[in-house]
Amino acid sequence: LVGRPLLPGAISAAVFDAPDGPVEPFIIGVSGASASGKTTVCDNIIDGLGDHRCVSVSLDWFYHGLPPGTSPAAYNFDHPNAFDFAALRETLSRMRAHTPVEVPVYDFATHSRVSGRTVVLPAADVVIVEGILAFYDPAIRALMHMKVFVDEDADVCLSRRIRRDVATRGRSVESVLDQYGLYVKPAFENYILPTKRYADIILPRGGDNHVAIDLIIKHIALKLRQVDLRKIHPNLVLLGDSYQV
Ligand code: UZR
Ligand code: MG
Repeated sequence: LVGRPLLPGAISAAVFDAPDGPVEPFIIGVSGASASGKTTVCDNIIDGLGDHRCVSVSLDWFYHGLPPGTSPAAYNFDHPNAFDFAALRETLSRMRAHTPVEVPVYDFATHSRVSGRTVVLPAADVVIVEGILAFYDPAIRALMHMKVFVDEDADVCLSRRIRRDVATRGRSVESVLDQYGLYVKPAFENYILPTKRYADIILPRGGDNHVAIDLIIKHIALKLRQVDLRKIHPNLVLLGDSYQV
């Protein structure tokens, strides 16, 4: 089985497990400002991957939650300390081994984990990790085969955020605007924007960018096919869309 000739010295972009071991899922990170369209981009990628087994994991589920006795207006939910990165690392390492995982359920109305309730995520071939600080933790970043940063204008994010938080997260317009000036905007500049440098793909216009989303879907589908080929031919060398046994 011989594909197109390999470029000398080229390096495979995706790092998978040894051919004789189980093939780990393809892990994609999607980051960007709050309300930049991350969730929509993820939904579109999952739709496009059709019958591949995909699971998305939101960083929002891994909020520590509001500390007892603290007012929501006085707590910074956009700071890295607000997230339980250790729990997300643990979740992803189980998913790499194709183990079904239990994840917490977070309630934005009460700013806390719903006690006694979890959701079980099935084993998957594609895992999408999505959140404002998805690229913040170096160990989590290192697990990702592809990183996408959704790049949307701040005014679009803010207007979308007002609509969303009032309609679905139980907020008033006033409280959204207060939080935005006090925490959301500074945290974007200090913690989120600096992680854009880790992205492989910078995606303007979020969920509306059908061309870029289609390219991402095609790339992932190709990588999954390569893994299928490699299961049949253990000596397969994978570079781009060419292959050689
Ligand atoms: P996305 N957030 C809350 O408003 N309340 C919470 O209990 C937990 C999070 C907000 C958080 C952040 N900020 O900007 C946003 N504030 O959720 C991240 N203030 O969610 O990535 O879906 O926009
Ligand atoms: Mg979201």
